[in-house]
This record gives sequence, structure tokens and C-alpha cells, in this order.
Amino acid sequence: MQILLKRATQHFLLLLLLSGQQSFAEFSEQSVLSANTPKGISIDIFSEIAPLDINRIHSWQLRLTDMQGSPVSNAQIELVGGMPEHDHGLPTQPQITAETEAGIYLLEGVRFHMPGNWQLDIKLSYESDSAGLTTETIKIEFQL
Ligand SMILES: [Cu+2]
Repeated sequence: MQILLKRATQHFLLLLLLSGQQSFAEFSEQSVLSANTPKGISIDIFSEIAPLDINRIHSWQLRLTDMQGSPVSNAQIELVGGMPEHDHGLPTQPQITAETEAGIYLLEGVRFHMPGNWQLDIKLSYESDSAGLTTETIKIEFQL
């Protein structure tokens, strides 16, 4: 009985640990997509699902860095996308819900519903030391 109780406690603690971890999404170590804006901002995208897959709703982490490699904080980010060859957009409307660390943004609600060529247009507005408020749109193309 005592052994059973001990086991149950261990299991309970393990569950507690595991459930605690679930509140923190795990993102890929390598970026799944990346691009640079004409003005030298790098965007690196890390995904909960890597490699990217269809029909699974998931989150991304977007990392913005400037030419010096410093994080770009307080950026406004809008993402739209679709399949140019099929003339349709994304099946969901992914939203930036938080800047979790300096220059690191959480994008929730990402889903792709078909294999083929996809395109994302990411509009960034950020404060630049040299140019003030700057808006750029960056296009990322990839295949699923
Ligand atoms: Cu399509």
C-alpha cells in the first residue's frame, strides 16, 4: 500500500511537471523560414511543427533582428498569406499575441490546408534609429 501510494505520488509529480511544460510552447531549434527586408531586418521563423505540415493548427515564433544583430522590439506585425496559383488565402487569420522576449513574437493560429506553393506577406512597422517609424512588407514563398 505504501509503495503504491509512493508510485501514485511520483506519477502525480511527473504529471504536474509535464503539464507545467505544456504552457510553454516548444519551437524548432532551426528556423523553418527566414528572409531579410530591403532595409536589413532579418526575420527568422521557428515553428511548433517542424518541418511544416498541412492541416495542423500551431504557433510560430518570429525573431526580428536588425543589421547589427540587435532585437527589434515593439514592432507591429501583420501576416497574410495564401496560394497564388489557387487564388485563395490562409484558412485562418494568424495573430501576433505577444512579444515574449525582446524581438521575439508569438504568432498563433497558423494552419495550411493544402500541399503546394504558399506565399506569406509579412508587414512590419518598427522604430529605426536612423529613419524613425519604418514600414516594410516582406514576401516569403515556400512549398508544402
Ligand atoms: Cu490551394
